[in-house]
Amino acid sequence: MSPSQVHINGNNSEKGKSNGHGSSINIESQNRAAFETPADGGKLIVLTAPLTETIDHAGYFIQMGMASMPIWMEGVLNRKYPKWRDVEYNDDGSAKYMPAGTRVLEASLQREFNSDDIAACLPDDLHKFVGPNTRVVAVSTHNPLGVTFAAGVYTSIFGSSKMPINSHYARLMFQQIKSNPYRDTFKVIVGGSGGWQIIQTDLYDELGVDCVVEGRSESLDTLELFRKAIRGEDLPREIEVKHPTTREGIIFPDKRTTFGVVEMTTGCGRRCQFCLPDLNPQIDLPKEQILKAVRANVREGNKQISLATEDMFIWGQVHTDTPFYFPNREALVGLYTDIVNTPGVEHHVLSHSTIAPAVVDPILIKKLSDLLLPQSPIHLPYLSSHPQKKALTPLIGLETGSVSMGKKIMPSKGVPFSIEDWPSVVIQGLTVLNANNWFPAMTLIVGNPEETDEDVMATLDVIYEVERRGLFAFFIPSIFTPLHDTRMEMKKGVTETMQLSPLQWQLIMKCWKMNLRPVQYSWWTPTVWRVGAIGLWMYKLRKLNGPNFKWPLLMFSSAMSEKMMGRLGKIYTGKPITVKSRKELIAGLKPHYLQYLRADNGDLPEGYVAQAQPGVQRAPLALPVLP
Ligand code: B12
Ligand code: SF4
Repeated sequence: MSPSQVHINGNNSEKGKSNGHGSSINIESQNRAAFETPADGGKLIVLTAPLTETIDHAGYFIQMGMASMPIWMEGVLNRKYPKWRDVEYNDDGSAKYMPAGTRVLEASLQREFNSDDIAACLPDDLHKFVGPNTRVVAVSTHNPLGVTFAAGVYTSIFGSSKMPINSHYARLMFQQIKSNPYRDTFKVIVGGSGGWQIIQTDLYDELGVDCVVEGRSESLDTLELFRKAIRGEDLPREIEVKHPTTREGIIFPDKRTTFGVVEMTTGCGRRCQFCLPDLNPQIDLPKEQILKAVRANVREGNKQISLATEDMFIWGQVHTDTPFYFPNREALVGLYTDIVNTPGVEHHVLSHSTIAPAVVDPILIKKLSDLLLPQSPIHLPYLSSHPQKKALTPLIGLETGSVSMGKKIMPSKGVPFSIEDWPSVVIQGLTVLNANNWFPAMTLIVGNPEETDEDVMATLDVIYEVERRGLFAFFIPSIFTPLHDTRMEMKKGVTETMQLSPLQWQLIMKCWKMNLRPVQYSWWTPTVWRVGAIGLWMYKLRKLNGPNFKWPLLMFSSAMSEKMMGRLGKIYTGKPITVKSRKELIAGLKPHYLQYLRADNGDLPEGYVAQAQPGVQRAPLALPVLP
């Protein structure tokens, strides 16, 4: 069957307007439209990204859901968000907003090529811009095949590990490019944080991709690659290009981005073994540039901003005299004040952070809450004490509650605190965050290489401790994925849900049971949930996920009390852990770290006299008194 005969379920938009009901699309009809060659012969370079990675409807969670839900569940999303496909357009049919990576690529290319020769559009509009003049179709993608962590696992539970909704739409986009009548005259270059998935699965030919670029568009090597493509020369299948090492090397787009994403930092510094972004240089980006990009978003109609980072708390403390894990309170409060006070910014959403800074500087969390809560679009009525029930939900890695596993895969995750204290840092950090209406989404890795039952039980102990203390986080367990190029690239963990042990299943299902607490307040929800979960298990899931899934699923659906299941020996009910207080955690710090703690947070050791140093912005705020 030729690509032009392929029928793919998805969206078909006419003249740049969405039809809004996700009907079946016939690539052949798209091809006919494509024969109406763009009047100007098409753009030299056309940029695109999957529809599902471009939408900024309904907040972050919709895209995260699409990364995890299998395509057969698309109807659920359609019912909940009937307008999710309604994207906006510029007058010429190009996209009003695109993912930040696409926008940075566009700005990077504009250093060399004329703006009039470049267009950024949605996949359904490619025929408006691709013509005989086109030499490159450049694709930016975040997660095209769904083989990354926290995405594959959920579709695989439901039986279709290779086709999350996002992946379906990414494949649809590749088919649209592949079947374009001018395909022979342009090269397809793919980049973005999900490019490695194409390299790993070797789907170049199936997807019609000539070259995958690993790295940033700012690199001069990226520019050279585009020049080569324009000259019609052969491209390498895979190319690694360098990441800028200075603040000045990072380019900020002057256009609107999906979700108003503006880069805040690159790299991290905590050196977790499984982490990809940590391999990038640790850079905090200049405030003036960030604010300029925020204003560009507002100018083009965006009301929401989100600063992209691996850890928001390092901003303002990178390469200063103070270690980056002691946040620079004044700098952070100053930055966020200016963001939320930018005229036109109505909403602000946090991206990623770590948890130790909440223990290091609880007053910083309080100050940021005062500033950011009023502009958070997220409401959690059963959790938040804010008058309008607003909440902040940064993404934070918990990964494991096991100290011995922590030592292997993320020894510096909790610095300045020792990884030995990781469970206490998590509980104390979450206590500070919840008190300030931060209810983070916390990721966990299940099936780490060499993970033992003891490791899983230790993680369950932390989860049960969170429950006992009435704390709340959205726990998002995912199955270990050896990400390309990371320090754990060659390691092997669990690869299919069938391989999960009863304890690993229990951890996954316990997390989801706890996540549903805030929605189970009506009398009927738990019943519907119970019946639905058991029904789905009987119908499909028991065959897919094997016998180890049975009791965890019954626990999840509350078919029987957990105590009873524990007594029957069917599940592990956790044991209380000793949680150190903040004061005890501080007492265990290396002595020279004390100078970086803020006295106003209290809990400093007896006999330790803190001295403020007025006028020194980035320097220590408390000094130890030497004996
Ligand atoms: C903001 C963000 C989100 C947002 C918004 C995404 C969006 N569509 O805009 C939300 C919350 C929705 C999201 C969701 C997910 N995300 Co996310 N996200 C990020 C974050 C924090 C920033 C991304 C960003 O815009 N960066 C700024 C831009 C400029 O960087 P960039 O996209 O990498 O682009 C640069 C290069 O890649 C390159 N480039 C980009 N495109 C192209 C194209 C070409 C042709 C070339 C040559 C170069 C090039 O040049 C750009 C700069 O010069 C990153 C972490 C990070 N710091 O990057 C994680 C990150 C990308 N996300 C990640 C993950 C895992 C996910 C989810 C799967 C999580 C989940 N389980 O739900 C989903 C997937 C969503 C989907 N649609 O499938 C992982 C990616 C792992 C991977 N792919 O292997 C990251 C790295 C986080 C992490 N710490 O691991 N995410
Ligand atoms: S804390 Fe997060 S971003 Fe930093 S190295 Fe670890 S996993 Fe990566």
